[in-house]
Amino acid sequence: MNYPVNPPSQPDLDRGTGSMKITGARVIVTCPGRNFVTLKIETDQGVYGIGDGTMNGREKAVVAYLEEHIIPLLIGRDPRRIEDIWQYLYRGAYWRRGPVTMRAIAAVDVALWDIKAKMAGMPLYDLLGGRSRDRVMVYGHANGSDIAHTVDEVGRYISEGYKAIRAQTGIPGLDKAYGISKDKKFYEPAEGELPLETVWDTRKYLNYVPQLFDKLRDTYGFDHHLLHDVHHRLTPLEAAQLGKRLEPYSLFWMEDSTPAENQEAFRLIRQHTTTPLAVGEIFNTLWDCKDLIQNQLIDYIRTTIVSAGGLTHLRRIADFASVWQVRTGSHGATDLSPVTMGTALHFDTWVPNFGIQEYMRHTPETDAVFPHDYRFDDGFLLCGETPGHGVDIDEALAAKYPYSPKQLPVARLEDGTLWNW
Ligand code: EZ4
Ligand code: CO
Repeated sequence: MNYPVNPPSQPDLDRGTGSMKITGARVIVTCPGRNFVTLKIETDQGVYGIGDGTMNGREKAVVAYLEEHIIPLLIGRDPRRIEDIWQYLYRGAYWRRGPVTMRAIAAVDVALWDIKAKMAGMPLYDLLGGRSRDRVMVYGHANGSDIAHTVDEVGRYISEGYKAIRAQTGIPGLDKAYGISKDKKFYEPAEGELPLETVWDTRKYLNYVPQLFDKLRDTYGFDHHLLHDVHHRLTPLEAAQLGKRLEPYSLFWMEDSTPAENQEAFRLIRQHTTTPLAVGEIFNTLWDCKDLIQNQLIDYIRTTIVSAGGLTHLRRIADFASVWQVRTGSHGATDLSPVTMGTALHFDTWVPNFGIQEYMRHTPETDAVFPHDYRFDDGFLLCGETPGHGVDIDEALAAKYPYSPKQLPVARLEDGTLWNW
């Protein structure tokens, strides 16, 4: 065999049938209530694609990564070569993984899948392999200032048709607990230019939260799925204790019970409780959850399209997870733009090992900036049939909402020590 000693440094950009090229790419930043970073990729065929690169509270880092380091690499490339472009941006950067890099790659990847599905005249789920289900079960966020209030809020979600509800409660003696808002419908924190300071006390929390689920099951029975987000606050042993105490209430999952950097921590939690475990909204690659999955230490993997390098990588994580019966539970708070929500719904419609999809409604202003064809019906979301992922951006309207710096809160213990928010 004769191998070329000096292969051409530039790959042939047109190895497909006929030629197609990326002619332009632009980042659009808009703040219709909260900040979103959107990438629009244009082609010489007139077809364009839309991708989301939003990172709540650190938006401009992704904007710079895209504008300075990625867009110049895209121009002239064949947009149909999604896998090669993904590998080029991931391996080619040398600096792998991380929330900024993987969101920038996700924005490109989703825009390219959008283009490919539009060219094929197919809704994205069809291109992925077709439907595994008719509709996507979602869970909504119920939260109240105390148990009585949260129980009422869960009732409101049940009356709106939700089959699954995440319940978070304020804790007596603790100011501004995680998940508790003034604005019941659209809440997702990111407020002033400096982070809001909240106070945390594990003892008060561990005493109070099991009482919430006791009251919820007492009031509404066991027909609905109930979920709870601990938001990284506990040690592994405390998480194990909470999981055990919640067992009688048969939760769908206990989420993010410890800071997720330490995958080994879940071994301890797992040894002590049968409450299902979910983690991963801050994970960016398969490498962040490989041990958790292959050791069967979790039940649901929560990373999603925008966080983990787009569809190309998320489907790889999902396939890997399916081997160990770990199911998907994609993050879907309002800081993930409608572009990510729409794409996630196509993914959810296809992926065989689907678990559940988080869903928080965006504001009417956000919905108007991002016209989309997905819709809520009786506790489920349905993706549309428009070719592509079904979400667009109204650029003229987007321009009316300029970027506005906002920060996620922080948490401190009562003695002032900085804790995990
Ligand atoms: O804190 O999306 O399950 N949802 C969550 C969210 C996250 C935000 C971070 O930007 O934990 O509330
Ligand atoms: Co969460």
